[in-house]
Amino acid sequence: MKNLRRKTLAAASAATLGVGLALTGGLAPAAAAGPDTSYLVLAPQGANTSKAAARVAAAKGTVVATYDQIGVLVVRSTNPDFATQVAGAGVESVASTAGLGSALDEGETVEVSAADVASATGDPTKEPLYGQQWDMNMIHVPQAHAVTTGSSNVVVGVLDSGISSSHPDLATQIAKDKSTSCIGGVTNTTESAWNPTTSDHGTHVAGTIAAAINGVGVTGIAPGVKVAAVKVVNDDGYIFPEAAVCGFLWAADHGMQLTNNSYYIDPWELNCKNDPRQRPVWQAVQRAIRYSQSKGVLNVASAGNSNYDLAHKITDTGSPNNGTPEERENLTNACLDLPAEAPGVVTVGAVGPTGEKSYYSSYGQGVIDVTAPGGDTRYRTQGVRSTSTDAILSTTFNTATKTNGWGYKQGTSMSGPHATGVAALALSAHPGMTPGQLSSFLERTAVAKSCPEGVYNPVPLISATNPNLYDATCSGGARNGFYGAGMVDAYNVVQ
Ligand SMILES: [Ca+2]
Ligand SMILES: [Ca+2]
Repeated sequence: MKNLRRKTLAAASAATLGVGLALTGGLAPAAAAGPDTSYLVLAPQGANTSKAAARVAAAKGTVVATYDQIGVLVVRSTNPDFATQVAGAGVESVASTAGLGSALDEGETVEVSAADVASATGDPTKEPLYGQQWDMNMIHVPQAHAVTTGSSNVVVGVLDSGISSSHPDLATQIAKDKSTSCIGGVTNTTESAWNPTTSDHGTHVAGTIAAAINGVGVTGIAPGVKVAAVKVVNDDGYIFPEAAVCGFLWAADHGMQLTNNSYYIDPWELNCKNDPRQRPVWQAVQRAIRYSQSKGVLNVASAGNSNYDLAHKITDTGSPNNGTPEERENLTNACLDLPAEAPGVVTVGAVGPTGEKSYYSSYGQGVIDVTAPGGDTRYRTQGVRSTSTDAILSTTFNTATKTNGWGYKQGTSMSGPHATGVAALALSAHPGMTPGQLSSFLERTAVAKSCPEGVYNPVPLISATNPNLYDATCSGGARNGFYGAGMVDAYNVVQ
């Protein structure tokens, strides 16, 4: 998966930058128009953006969004020399975001047939498909619901690919007045703009957090809370930094106490340390995350699906003949995996139905904060073949047929919303916690799980030809690299 992302990310455009050209007095003669390109223009930290905006205009750029809260402008320009011409007093840095979109790790959806939905039998919550929600029992959701299903004062921002507002399990659960698209870094609150178009990922995530207890389909972890769609994934399946900036600020300024971020943007894969052009982009995202925290938002993020030790990042040198892993150097904070590695963000790994680390889940001591069910179809608990029912069942929206339904997905994209849902229950039972208090509480109430002995080689194997493909080594004690502080627990947080 890393390699895939590397390929998609590697298409960074250098043509629009004009790096190294000195800015002389006065504007250059009118140049031929280049492609319409997005930029993030950063004013000095703490300064407002008015001086920067004036420079943008002079450099033939159009400000499409002003984020004065963090001193960032989202700009579009066809001026090939925009980046050099905009530099000057009031502008700390500028960078094109072309090529810096990260592909959403969408995951396969296995839909439950309409016949199976209709014939499903009820269970403790009276939800027809509840019997297949093994994940809910694992984190003690039924016991928690005996205390509370959550408070409608809690609104969770789902920064993702949109939420189907016509879904029978979600229609009553969405805070429509707080939902928006952030595609292009610009808000658009039209309902159609924040509904899914090419991806059901966000609809699945939203159902895990808050699907209704209504006698239909499934239950979410916190059906009493509200979710807000904050669409940051474009129709090509990419998250661009300007959309993430927009999403964090929107959530912060619209009274959300939590955001779920089942995606990751990964500048380090691009050797950010060698590419000063990228730094302003990641600085803008980090300013946005910090701002949201200052406004009382706890951000929850997925660890990623690369079975990657995030505490000991290695990469090959990029040379085809040299695959020798190289320990990463001390990177600046501008080059972290975001949002997962940003300070203050709750980073979530994944486990399957046995409670062991999912084969794909990235890990790392000091990086993973908690774990939660994300599914592991490799376990084959129900027969000799890999089975989708060992993934996570939630709400779906088939973008080809435009129909709502239910289905299975697996990934840390699915475990993240379990932690978010538990955090939403915690805030419902104990209102007023700061983000720091809430993340500590989540960890303190998590059920600790020790490292497996030796090298963890999950079996049955996925690849017969490469039996060590999913080897991983866990380090740490009660708090460790596979499980962090442990499995989130819905019952413990409502006590
Ligand atoms: Ca339901
Ligand atoms: Ca963290």
